[in-house]
Amino acid sequence: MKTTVGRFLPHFSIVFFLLISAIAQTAPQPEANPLFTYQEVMIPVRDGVHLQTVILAPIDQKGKLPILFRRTPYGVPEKAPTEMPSSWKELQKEGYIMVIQNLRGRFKSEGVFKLSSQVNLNDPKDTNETTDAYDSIDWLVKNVPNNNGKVGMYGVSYDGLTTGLALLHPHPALKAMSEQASPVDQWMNDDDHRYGALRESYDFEYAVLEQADKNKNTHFEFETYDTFEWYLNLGPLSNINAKYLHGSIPYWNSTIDHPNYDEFWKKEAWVNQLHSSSVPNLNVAGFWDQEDPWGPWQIFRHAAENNPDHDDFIVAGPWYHGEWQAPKGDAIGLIPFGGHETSREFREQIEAPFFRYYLHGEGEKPAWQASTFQSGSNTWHTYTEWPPKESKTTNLYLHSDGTLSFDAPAAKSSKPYREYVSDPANPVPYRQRPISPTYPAGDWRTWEVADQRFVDNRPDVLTFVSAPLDHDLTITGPLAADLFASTSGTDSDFIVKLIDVYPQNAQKNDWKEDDGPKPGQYAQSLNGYELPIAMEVRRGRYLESFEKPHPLTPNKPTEWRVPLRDHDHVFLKGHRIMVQIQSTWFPVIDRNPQKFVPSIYKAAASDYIPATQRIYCSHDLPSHLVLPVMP
Ligand code: PG9
Repeated sequence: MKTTVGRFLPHFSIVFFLLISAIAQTAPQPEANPLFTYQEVMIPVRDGVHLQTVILAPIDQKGKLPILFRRTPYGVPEKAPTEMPSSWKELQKEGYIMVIQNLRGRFKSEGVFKLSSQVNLNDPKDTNETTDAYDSIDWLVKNVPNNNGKVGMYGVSYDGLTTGLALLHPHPALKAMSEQASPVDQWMNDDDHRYGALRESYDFEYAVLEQADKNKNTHFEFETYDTFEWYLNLGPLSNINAKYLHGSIPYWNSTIDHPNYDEFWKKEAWVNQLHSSSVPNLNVAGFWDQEDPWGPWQIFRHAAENNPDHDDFIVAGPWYHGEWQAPKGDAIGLIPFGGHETSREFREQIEAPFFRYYLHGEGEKPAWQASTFQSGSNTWHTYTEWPPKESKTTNLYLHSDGTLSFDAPAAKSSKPYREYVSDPANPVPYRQRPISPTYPAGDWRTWEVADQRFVDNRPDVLTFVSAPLDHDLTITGPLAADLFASTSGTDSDFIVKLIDVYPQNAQKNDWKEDDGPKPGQYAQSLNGYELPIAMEVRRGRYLESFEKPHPLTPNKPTEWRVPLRDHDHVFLKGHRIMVQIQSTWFPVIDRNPQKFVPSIYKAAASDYIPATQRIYCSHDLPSHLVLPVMP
């Protein structure tokens, strides 16, 4: 009896709760006033396809306004907002007609969605994101009432990509753009690969999200909450199609059909067609962007090299993917930004003035080329060139006693290397387990700032650490690692992490038992926190050539250059610098079998073998990091 009542009660309370909410929902609510007029149109493009487009004009529009245009695969608003979206607040002080369009083949937009950046500028019949942007802008300036003939494009990630792609053949009315976190070459870096190493969990889950159903975003249903377990039990990658997708997701099929940097991926690398551009562009990048940290820097550099007189800027901050569009941006994970609301500050002081200048003809254009919110010091900086001239390339050496220092190993050091065994059957998790599915966004967003103590003392992770710094050390510009390493296998990965180790007393530890249940707070203190500043993987088969993989010679030390992207960070006095090296980073990176096979996507379970990895730290083979140190 007791049991029955016990079981019944929760059900009763749910029913009661639903009843109350239903009454609340049916009770007449005062209608909030929309802030924009709403119009949905189907814009025709050159091949007769119509694209679902929403036009939101400020309800109190007086006079002509510029258009801000965003092209997305994720869906358009179903009605006009009644509250100003936080990411529009600063922009809307000047007033813009906001236009949002679904890409071809997504939701009500006609045609086929290709999940592709391919643009063939030489084929007049080709339709792609560049031609769709061109045709839509042409239609908008001719048909949207009271527009001033000037269009800006902007957007984060896929919407950043469609913004960037408009640069390849811009419509004359496109007067300014802000590409934010756009990928540019999905084999080389960003969402899908890192120098050819597959971002397994991301590539797979994203392809399903976008291509399983035209009318919605689909989340793959994992049988286990901890996806680490799921991917490990999956075994070889060929099982994804054999057991689950059965060839139904075109982007996944393209990924596994093109393991190397072949014509398919070279065509996807759209930035290489960006020879000249006249559209002023504000590129935006996050230093801890877990998806597209690299593309914006490539677009910025490419445009600057090909047309130095072009208005081409970059803004970067300590942000996760798109955090600069969050209401405040006062922290990432546990790391606070010293009282700054960096996202709001970016929009107020950089993004809004940028569009104001080019689209409203008011104010001034930026007097800098790069602007960053520097982590560590928590301060905004501007640079007239990037990397700043003052930064000096400085080597930080790994020593076989596990230390790090700016002194190279002596001619006769005790041991020339450190070693560990990497076993694909027991890979190093890329973040603390359980690893929840990538989408809908959960702890995935901030995993790149996770405390790396969770892998300390694993026998397959090597750690090198410096003495506490006696002064602040500022690194501004591109970083890299230069390893001398060997494997007993014929293929292998090395992952390098540059880490800022906080002092043991960095933060007052004020959690008390009486404070009530705050699970995890004690464990998540910043005291002794190991904050990753830069992390990257290189895959041995592509050391010689990206196009044609080569086996490694077992046990032969080889030089591994690992680019670690652009950063602006201060290691504060009293902090220590740490480097961790490992050979698996699972499941964000697929496991290297460690035995050379023609394609890892066709490897058999028996191809995955343990290997002994050595990192050389000798006078002749001095593994080191290359840091851009500011005076
Ligand atoms: N990172 C996502 C993406 C961009 C472009 C291509 C594929 C994926 C996104 O967040 O939109």
